[in-house]
Amino acid sequence: MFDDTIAAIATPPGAGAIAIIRVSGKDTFAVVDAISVTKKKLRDCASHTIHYGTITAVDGEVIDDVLFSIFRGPRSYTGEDVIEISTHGNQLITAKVMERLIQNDVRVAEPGEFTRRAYINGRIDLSQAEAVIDVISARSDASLRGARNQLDGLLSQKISALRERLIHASSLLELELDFAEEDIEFVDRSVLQQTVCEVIEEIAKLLATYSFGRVIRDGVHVALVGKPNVGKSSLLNYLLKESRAIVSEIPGTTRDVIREEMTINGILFRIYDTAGIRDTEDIIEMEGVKRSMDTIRSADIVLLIEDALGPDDDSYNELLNHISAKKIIRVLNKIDKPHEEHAGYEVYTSAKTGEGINILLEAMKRHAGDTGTYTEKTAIVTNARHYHSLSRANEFLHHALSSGSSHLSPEFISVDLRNAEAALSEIIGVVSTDDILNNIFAKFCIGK
Ligand SMILES: Nc1nc2c(ncn2[C@@H]2O[C@H](COP(=O)(O)OP(=O)(O)OP(=O)(O)O)[C@@H](O)[C@H]2O)c(=O)[nH]1
Ligand SMILES: [Mg+2]
Repeated sequence: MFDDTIAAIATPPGAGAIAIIRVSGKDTFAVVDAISVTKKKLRDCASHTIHYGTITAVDGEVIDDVLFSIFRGPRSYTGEDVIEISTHGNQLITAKVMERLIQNDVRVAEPGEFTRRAYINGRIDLSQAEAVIDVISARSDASLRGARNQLDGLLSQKISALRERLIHASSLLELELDFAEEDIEFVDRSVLQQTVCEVIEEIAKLLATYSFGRVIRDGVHVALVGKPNVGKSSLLNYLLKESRAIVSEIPGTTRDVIREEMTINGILFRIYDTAGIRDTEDIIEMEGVKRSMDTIRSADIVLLIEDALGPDDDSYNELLNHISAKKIIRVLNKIDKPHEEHAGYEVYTSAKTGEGINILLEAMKRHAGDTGTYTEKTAIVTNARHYHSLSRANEFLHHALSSGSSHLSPEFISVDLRNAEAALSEIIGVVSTDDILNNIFAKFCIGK
């Protein structure tokens, strides 16, 4: 339990119908009772009830009439006594209420501190705490669903189950060590091998969800790339249904990278329009081309666009070498103009008439990843930290397998199993260092 009581404004700044100030900690009831007038003292009210009252200044003047929502620990968000004060949504009011709390020795909460307390008090595990940020910051239906899935604990349950199996196996091995003289095998080696293989298989399944999980959490980065004047900005505008980027018949119009977002079937796509790539003496355009190359490097999908009037295979081949590892969709644009037949393109479009745009969207969706095989009940890995921990667990288990098959003594195998288990534990935060925690909770907003 923490010694101090914390408070923060939990609603976004600005005017609104209501604003909420959240107070949590052992002195919550004493402090809120001290600054408010209610029919009955809040400390005498039952948990999970709402009460009308006023918050008053030191001289007794009413600051605002408010509602108090009471949550007694441990049945609260943080696991401590919590009161949420709903005021009128005016920043002058919330500032005054905060000031009253601070006068009564309440400390202003750091970003994510409520959720951090929820984690430390065992209300949620670490992956669920991270899911809280994802739920708040989700920008598409798919990412919201993925975050909900994690908040509901689907990943946590899966990880806990795998941990238990490893703990069980390694404890038996360690028991064997205690009876080393007697030469007893507590664990049948083939059963052990079977267990490790099954855990590896489960981890592989989880790892495989990441390519999709990452996409639903962060969106798909799509770069529009090509020579100057092929119609990259025109395609962007057509996709967004607005004239976002400047379009002109002068090659070299776009200088900076332009980023916009759109959703297709609930999945977020971040579209980057880039400067046309060519050799140039113009220093501004040179910088634009450099930025185009950077954008290509970080993109998930590259739309490589060419002009139907004069596709330029040779110079594109060089560009293709640069981006060989990426998913590339080759697009031939301006097909509304009379042109020769050209084969080898995945999509044929006109940013003028809109022809082929639907096919382009389909291709983008297809390249974004397999979305079909996951149900609401599938645990999905959406977070890079979790992915890395799983990968490390996987390595330890493979090592354990090879130790097992080369008949190493039980302590070697047991160490690998313990290490794998520790790597899994990092995901749900059974053990966690301050570094990891600070890193995670710093991403929160205040009041959460
Ligand atoms: N007929 C026709 N014209 C197009 C099409 N797409 C683009 N254009 C024209 O081609 C010219 C260049 O278009 P932009 O969209 O500015 O080309 P860009 O690839 O962004 O060019 P930079 O920014 O200079 O690299 C403009 O005059 C557009 O109107 C198309 O599908 N059909
Ligand atoms: Mg452009």
